[in-house]
Amino acid sequence: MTDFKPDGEGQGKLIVVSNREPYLHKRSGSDVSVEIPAGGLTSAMNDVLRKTGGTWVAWGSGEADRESVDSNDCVAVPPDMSAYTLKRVWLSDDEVENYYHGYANQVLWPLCHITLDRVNYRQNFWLDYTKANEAFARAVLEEAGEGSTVWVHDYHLCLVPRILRERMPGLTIAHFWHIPWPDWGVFKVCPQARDIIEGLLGNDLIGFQIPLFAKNFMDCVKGCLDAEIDYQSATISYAGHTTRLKAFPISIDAGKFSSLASSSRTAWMMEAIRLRHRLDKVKVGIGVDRLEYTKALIKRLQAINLFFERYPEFREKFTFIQIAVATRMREPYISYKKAVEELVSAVNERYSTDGWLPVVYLDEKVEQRDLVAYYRMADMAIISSVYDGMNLVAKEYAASQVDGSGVLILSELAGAAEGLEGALLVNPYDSEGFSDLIHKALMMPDKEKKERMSSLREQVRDNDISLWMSRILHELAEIESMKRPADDRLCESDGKSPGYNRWEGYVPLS
Ligand code: ADQ
Repeated sequence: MTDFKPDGEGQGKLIVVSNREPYLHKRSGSDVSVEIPAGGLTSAMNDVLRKTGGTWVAWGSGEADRESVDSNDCVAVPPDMSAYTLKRVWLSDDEVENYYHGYANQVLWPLCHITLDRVNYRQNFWLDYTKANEAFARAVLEEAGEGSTVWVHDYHLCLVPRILRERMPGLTIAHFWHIPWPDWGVFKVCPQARDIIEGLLGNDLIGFQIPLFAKNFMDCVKGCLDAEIDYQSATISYAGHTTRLKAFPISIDAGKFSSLASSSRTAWMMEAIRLRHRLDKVKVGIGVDRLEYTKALIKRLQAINLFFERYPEFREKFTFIQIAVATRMREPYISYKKAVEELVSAVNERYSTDGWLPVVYLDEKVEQRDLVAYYRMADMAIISSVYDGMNLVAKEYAASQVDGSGVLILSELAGAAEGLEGALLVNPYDSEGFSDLIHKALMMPDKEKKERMSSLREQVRDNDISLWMSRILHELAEIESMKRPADDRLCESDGKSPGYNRWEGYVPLS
């Protein structure tokens, strides 16, 4: 791997921007401890920045965050090796309510997931969304130089690219959109559709999970702006700037899940779980989700209820374990949590017998090293999203299936359905069809199960998170190189110039 020489002047520096931070400082008694939030994305971006150096700009949401930064709001991370800088953005309580819980979570999130009856728009949401985006952009500009590369994440920060483009035109700016992008018939519901799209067109590159979302985005641009759109090359020229669109399906660290799942600790843990929940005589299904209405936990539980009604011979022979972690404890999530819990109780009341529960509900965040034990021991995993950018649980399940005999039931409305041949695809709106598919998974011959799972594991292994990262960095390097004067580019064609694809050494192309 190439040695990296971080450039303290900001020239050529990588700056990542996201709402969530990779390290939180927490108070524990009189001490301050550091917490690493769970999530594939933070750990993948963290790995890159550890190698390249640079800066991560994010909202300082930990209770001891303020006392842990210097006068520029920066702290060196990871705490044990100081490889890059975390720069924190401070948001007032009103901004957190209106920008984050308001505009991001009650307007853009439901809109992009086409759950229009959940869209709740207030003018204050938008005012604070613009203020917060301005604060993030200011923080980036304090750190950047003209040749820096900025990588923005997700729907919280749509206005940042345009602000940066106007104030520092030489930046290379990319955005990864983690959630779906709906078609124009849906997106025009957004009162600020035009501002959001104009904001995003400040980017040089917008990455989507699947090609359909890039196409939907182009249709939205066509619907609200007078821009030049080339559907063939997926480029948009607007206000003197060109933006490329491309699909980069996100993935997981497949090797890590596979090796965790193969460990003796996992074997021990599987035994412990079977004992604790009395699962020794039953087939097991698993669901792992944030408590999130788009993941359609209620539809899934209704299908399980119907499955036990229509296939009574499976009572006392199948238990479904739902692990659910609450992440946004505001309405409508509080009511959703209650509805999920009531449904679990109703199914259990209806069917449970002495010593057997149809549904085991675990309302907690489970550490990854324990999660793999649930994944490995489960005869099936169920993902029922009504819409999903990708869905990493599908890939985590396949990577952890080291015995290779589990079945993946996957919503055809999740981005993951496009790249996972071998899954049983389900329409979560079709309850009978859903319950039949659970039956099919339980009745599937071993040979078919193994073939399907082997194919799934191969696809996840061959398209893991390092490939995702490499593809994006490669695209960025190409964009950067096009921006440099032709003379510079010529001398790079000998393949010796260190400037060409300067990211390539940091993330191996698997
Ligand atoms: P999410 O919707 O949050 O993010 P998803 O792909 O569903 O992401 O993955 C959830 C992650 O949280 C997984 O890594 C899973 O293991 C973990 N998790 C869930 N419940 C957990 C629990 N109870 N305990 C511990 N860990 C738990 C968005 C988009 C997705 C897209 C991702 C990445 O909505 O479509 O796949 O970003 O781009």
